[in-house]
Amino acid sequence: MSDLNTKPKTKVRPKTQRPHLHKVILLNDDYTPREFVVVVLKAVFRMTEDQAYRVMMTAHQRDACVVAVYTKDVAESKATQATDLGRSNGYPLMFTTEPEE
Ligand code: TYC
Repeated sequence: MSDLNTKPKTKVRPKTQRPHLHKVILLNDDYTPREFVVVVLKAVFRMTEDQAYRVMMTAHQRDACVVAVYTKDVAESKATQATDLGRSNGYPLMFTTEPEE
């Protein structure tokens, strides 16, 4: 009898966790050539020429543009990779990340 009665009365419900997503943000500057920004966006973020051009122009006109949203690790790694591409070519091109609300 006591053997049959050992089940917990409360059910354990595993929480389905959504990964916390982070935005990658492209910042405008006065020195990096537009064409170079487009090349980096295509290479690192797998954008088409059209998508890359639009994102670059948005950053150019509004000072910043959200490029994409990823898990924290991927967002940080892509932002670093893209910023490093600028730096190794002598440009101050800058990508940052921030958590999505
Ligand atoms: N403002 C730069 C120029 O006029 C081009 C540029 C656009 C640089 C977007 C950075 O995120 C950027 N050459």
